[in-house]
Amino acid sequence: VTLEGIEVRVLHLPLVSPFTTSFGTETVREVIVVRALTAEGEGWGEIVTQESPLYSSEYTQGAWDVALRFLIPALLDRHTLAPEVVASALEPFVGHRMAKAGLELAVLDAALRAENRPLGEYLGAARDRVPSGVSVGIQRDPAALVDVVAGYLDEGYARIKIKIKPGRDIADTAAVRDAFGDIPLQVDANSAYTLADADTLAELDRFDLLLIEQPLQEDDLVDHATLAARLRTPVCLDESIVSSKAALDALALGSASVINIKAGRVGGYLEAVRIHDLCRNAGVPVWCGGMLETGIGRAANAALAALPGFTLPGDVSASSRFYDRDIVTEPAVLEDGHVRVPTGPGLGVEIDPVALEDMTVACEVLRR
Ligand code: OSB
Ligand code: MG
Repeated sequence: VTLEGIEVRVLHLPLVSPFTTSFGTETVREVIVVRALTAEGEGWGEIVTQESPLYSSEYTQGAWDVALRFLIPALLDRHTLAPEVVASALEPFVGHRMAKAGLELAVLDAALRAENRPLGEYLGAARDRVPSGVSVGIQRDPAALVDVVAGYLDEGYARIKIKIKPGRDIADTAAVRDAFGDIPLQVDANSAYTLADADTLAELDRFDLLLIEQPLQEDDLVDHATLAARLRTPVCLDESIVSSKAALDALALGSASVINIKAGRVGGYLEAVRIHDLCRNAGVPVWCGGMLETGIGRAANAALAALPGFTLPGDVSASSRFYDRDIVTEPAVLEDGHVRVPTGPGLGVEIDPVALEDMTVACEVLRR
């Protein structure tokens, strides 16, 4: 595409209920929406950072600064820009993968819309809908957790993931197992443990979980391998897998037997596909993670999750799981436990300009 400018906005989307993980509680989703302005038309992307650097080192104001100061000017320096070269144009800048991913998605969406080509087809989607899992935050107590999970099961979600942290692990998991029996169930620790907690984590083995996600720190690949050898529950990595290189290293070390793929965390949907491909070649199951995406990222995640190696249900839930009001005209809905892969050009969703404006708290445009 011929890039003419890039607009970035900080949005505040109220959450339908607070979302609590081992690293904190969110009541409003603060996120950056990107609009690529090209001679061929516009394209949309989303930078999935959160307000504070608690899940990873990235955070919204940091992404905002690096995007406006370095990344967007580097892209605007190129007159024509294929989506496949965005990552290499941004490669000199270390890190900031979520910021890079959001910019790449906006350029990719613009290019695909101009070609009248759906994102799913471009990425290699093999299905027209994907099974929908839901990520359930830490609740007041295990009884409250059981009530919340019951609601999601009634809605038809195909898999439940509960967040855990030290002191809120065994009893919470036991409560959900006892209440609902043999449902597809997994847990996510968001790095809240150390190897010294291995005995506690081994107690989870009796619950026949699909997996335990990211028990240890982001850079603990060797400790994850040590832990994985002690657990019957499969270890899945989220935070640690920041690139296809990290995925290769983790598999070589035996740090994980399942990988959660999030396009933001790895620097974009194209790198996400590369991780999918290498895991598929290695016979390692992957699933699509989520970052409380708006309708933009949610549409892209549905397309990614439709690739053939995504053999476990992802955190690709209905928009209503997080939001009463989304910024797209047709937010993702749950149908028979599945979310549909959009079929329109590019992301296959249209922005609701009124909702976008209502939730915008900051806006900047850089032009060539
Ligand atoms: O660890 O998967 C995670 C949300 C924010 C940051 C990290 C994580 C999550 C989730 C939510 O679990 C997944 C979703 O968007 O549904
Ligand atoms: Mg996770």
